Amino acid sequence: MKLIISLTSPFARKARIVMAEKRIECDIVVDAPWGPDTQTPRYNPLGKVPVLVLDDGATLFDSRVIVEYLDSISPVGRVIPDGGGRQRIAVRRWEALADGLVDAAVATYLERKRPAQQQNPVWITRQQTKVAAALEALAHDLGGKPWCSGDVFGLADIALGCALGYLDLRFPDIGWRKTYPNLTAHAAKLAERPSFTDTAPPVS
Ligand code: GSF
Repeated sequence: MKLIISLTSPFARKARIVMAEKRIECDIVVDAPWGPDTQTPRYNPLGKVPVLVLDDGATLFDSRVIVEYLDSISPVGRVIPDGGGRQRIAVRRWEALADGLVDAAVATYLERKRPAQQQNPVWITRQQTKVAAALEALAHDLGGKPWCSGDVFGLADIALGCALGYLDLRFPDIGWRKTYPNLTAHAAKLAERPSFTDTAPPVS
């Protein structure tokens, strides 16, 4: 099994953290999906990382599908509650919100990389509003709880940690730590886990 990633992708980081927490062995292949020599479209027609390539050649994407598959192949360190019901859906909602924050942040980052006269300020403001509203909702939903969903560490915490890590990487000016002490404490707690430290994006 091999996982195609970029070192800065928060979605790829989510899959890598799930693998580490579940002690799943996997080859890691680093690709640059935006580069001219990218291999990613051979495995994912959408040209996005992460992609999980199984031993029989089957390919899995996107990160939500990958983490669900990883959780299904080993009972070790379950990150999504077993069985059906509200707890499972609550975790997937956390993931959707955290991933949605990242989608809006990535859209802002890419728009700002365009030449200044081609940038659309209305579009940027729309995306920034989503990031701010998502942060507010995540902080509200976490409240004073020790973990995001249920009483154990899981995918909700992983997705939140990856989203906050991406803001630190690309938008250090947002200053979410000043506004949300509970997210700050949660990020610090997550940062103690080897799965998080081993996958931290490189500082450029
Ligand atoms: C998002 C993957 C994605 O945007 C998932 O896997 O959960 N919903 C998908 N990957 C980006 C890199 S990053 O921003 O994480 C990517 O590969 N972009 C290349 C492109 O051509 O869009």
